[in-house]
Amino acid sequence: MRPALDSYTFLASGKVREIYQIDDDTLLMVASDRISAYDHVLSPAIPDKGRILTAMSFFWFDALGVADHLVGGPTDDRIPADCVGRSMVVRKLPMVPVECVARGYLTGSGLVDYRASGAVCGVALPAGLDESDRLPEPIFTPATKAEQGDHDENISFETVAAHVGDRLAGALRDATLDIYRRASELAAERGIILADTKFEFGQDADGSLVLADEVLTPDSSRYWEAATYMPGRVQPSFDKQIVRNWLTSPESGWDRASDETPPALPPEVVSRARDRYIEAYEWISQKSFDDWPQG
Ligand code: Q0Q
Repeated sequence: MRPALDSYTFLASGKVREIYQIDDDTLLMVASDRISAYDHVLSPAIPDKGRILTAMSFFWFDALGVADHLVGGPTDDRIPADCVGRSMVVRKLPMVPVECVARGYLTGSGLVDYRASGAVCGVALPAGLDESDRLPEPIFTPATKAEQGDHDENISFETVAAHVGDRLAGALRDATLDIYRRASELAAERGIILADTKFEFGQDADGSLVLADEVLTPDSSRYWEAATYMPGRVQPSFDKQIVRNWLTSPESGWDRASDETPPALPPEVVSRARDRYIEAYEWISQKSFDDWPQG
């Protein structure tokens, strides 16, 4: 008999996820079907999005083979019935308060920083780079963990070191870049560009890093289709472009520049978005989503 979710202590809620305490040493991370775009949580939810992105995290944790916070599989007995397939049972760890971002391409806030200063998080880049250009090599561009609703703020490696010490800052950078390099190589072999990603790390009792949170999902990473990659323009998001295009089309009647809540997504857009998330998972994992457990 599986426990009820309300038998666990609610700890925190993100835009699309919740985290609960199972016991003193164990947490339950639950991914919802909510989708966020343009800093709004949209309606309706995308059926199975939570399961698809959880399947992606499990795939990457297994593929990467680094120390991670998982302590159970997708059907672990501690997972409540309606959360099976979209939850991770994880070890409760002291978390390093740094968003560990790796960038292999120049876009988003990195491009904004580069155009203002020629650098990203203090990492100087060659002159003349444009939107979505591939960087000469991946860079570590940490950020602060903003409160919900705020954007993370890019910070320099030196700032990270001032907060957590030189040794730990160096370990965060090395681990972030190593994991990103290996993940982006695997993704590239399968036709996906991982333009950037955000990791979170906890620490073991001996201070060693433990990869935590979700990993390499389209919510924590930019997924681009390699076949359509074209530097010099904003790339279509593998997973969210369908939704973004509808929201910014005349059909939606929504003004992105307004503070208005976006209109509900039409069923056809929801269905295509779901299909796209499944496609991303099946491309990357080379597994069928049909085989992923559900409650
Ligand atoms: C922890 N979060 C993320 C979050 C809101 C997820 C705390 N193994 C861990 C983890 C993990 N992962 C965390 N704390 C202790 N041990 C992860 C940012 C926030 C909803 C879901 N917050």
